[in-house]
Amino acid sequence: MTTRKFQTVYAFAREMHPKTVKTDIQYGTAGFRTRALNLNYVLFRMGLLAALRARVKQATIGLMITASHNPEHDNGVKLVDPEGEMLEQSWEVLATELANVSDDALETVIEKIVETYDIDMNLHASVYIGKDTRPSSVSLSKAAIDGIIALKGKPLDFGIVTTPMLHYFVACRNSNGAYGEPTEEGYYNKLVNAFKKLRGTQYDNDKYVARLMFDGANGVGARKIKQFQERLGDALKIDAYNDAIIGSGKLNHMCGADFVKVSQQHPEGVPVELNARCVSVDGDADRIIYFYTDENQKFHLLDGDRMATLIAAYFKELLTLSKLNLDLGIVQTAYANGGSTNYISKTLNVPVHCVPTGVKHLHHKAQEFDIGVYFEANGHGTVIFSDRANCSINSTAKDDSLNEQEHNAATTLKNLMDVINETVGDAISDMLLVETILHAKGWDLKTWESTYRDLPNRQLKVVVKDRTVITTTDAERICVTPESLQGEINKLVSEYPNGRAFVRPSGTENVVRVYAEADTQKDCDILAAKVALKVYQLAGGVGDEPKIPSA
Ligand code: G16
Repeated sequence: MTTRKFQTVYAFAREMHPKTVKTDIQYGTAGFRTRALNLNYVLFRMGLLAALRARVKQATIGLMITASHNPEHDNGVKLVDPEGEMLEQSWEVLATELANVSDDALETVIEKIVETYDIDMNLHASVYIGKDTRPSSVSLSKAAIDGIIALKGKPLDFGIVTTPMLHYFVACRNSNGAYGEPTEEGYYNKLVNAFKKLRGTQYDNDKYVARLMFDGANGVGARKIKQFQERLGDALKIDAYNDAIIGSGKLNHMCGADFVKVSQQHPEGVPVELNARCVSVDGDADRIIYFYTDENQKFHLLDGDRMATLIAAYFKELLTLSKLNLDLGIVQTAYANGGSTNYISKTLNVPVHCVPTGVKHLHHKAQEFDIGVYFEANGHGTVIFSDRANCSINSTAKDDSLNEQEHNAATTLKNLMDVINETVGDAISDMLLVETILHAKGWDLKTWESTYRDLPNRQLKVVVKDRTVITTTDAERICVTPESLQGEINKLVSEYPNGRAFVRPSGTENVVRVYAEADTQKDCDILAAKVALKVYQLAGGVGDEPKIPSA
């Protein structure tokens, strides 16, 4: 360690990226997220941290600048660990400390990290950077690069990419190319080539039509889908909407996966075509939601729970056909619809687990299976494979001594692995996977939807003075503080058949989230509003009181 190096850091911090905000910021569900105006010093400091992390891991680290589903005026940053996974949780604590320390104490905290992890500051430190289409992402990426360079790291800026693309590049780089080529072209080619192999030469099949309508949320997904469309050709025709120019202010506005899921409405900017298969992705294209409007103008949503069940059921079939002995499991969160959890355990007979919100938690749990399917109801998820699964699928697909059925099923599994971006939820990869399964089964969205019934559900947001007063346990299903709140929720829930509700502080927005489900939409809307009112009353609500709809 040489203090001389840190003097450079210190000078940079004071002169170029001074700490401008007094209140503390937390590394939340998916990194730091707040108003873009307040993030310059945070990005500089995350550049510093990424350079340190790269030396500790002796691998390339990723730094993604995005606020994903949040409005355009917000921004954020998250770090990506060597295998393309989210930053290890013990380093989230360091990230929070580094972001909040005063300019004067910055050097001391860096020295402490260097000493604690015995970091050799002479080692190479490679950091991959990506950003979404927010106008603020340009200056924020400059701040991050300043941080990396201040600690003599080597930044490589991929420019505007989806979050899952950056995760993928990091994984490819650190696997020395075994996972794929760490370039945009390499990413498109791997996914599209595998998709085309699975699709074969017959693009339509029974009720499945090889065409869909795509809502790009006026974000990076709208740009990248054009690259996919060029390569997919007629194998899948994508009519893309919501690709407004950068800085239009329309990012995620009345469109995108979060809007469609939470409001249970068709997005603006996408024409309503009855029974057409539609998808919405979010601002950085790591989530996807399917939907359609039927001949009676009724809107239907097929969310992350639906994808988890469709994918797990298909993998189960292929495992049976290929006679591969691999264990399969599904991971969900408290937001998973009760209808889906019931279907998974009673009909699919697949083990299912519930963990706290945040793909980092789901990913971790899914690693306990040979094939782990994880999805949040909001459409964020993927499938991951253990080394054992990877080896046995690959060797079975090569084994010519097997009968045709076993061989074909193993080959399909092998190609599916290549369509999937295992590093993190990836909207476009998930879309190609779902399209493959619907095509194989000859299903339209109605057939897919008929597999089980969702319980009516509602999500609300409540603004409170300090959302950290809400704490939870049991994978966020039980509220611990304020003390009387859970008792009140229990009383309300008991009034509605099949009622369920929980509350939790968001890790990406300054709100408390309320979720409720019940037998009818009316009951569920009333239950959600009553729970929201209790949160408002007991947890320091600000602004207008939630209104209870009439019975
Ligand atoms: C992020 C996380 C997701 C999480 C979502 C909402 O998504 O990656 O795992 O479900 O935030 O989190 P919260 O309810 O804590 O605000 P995204 O798409 O915004 O990056």
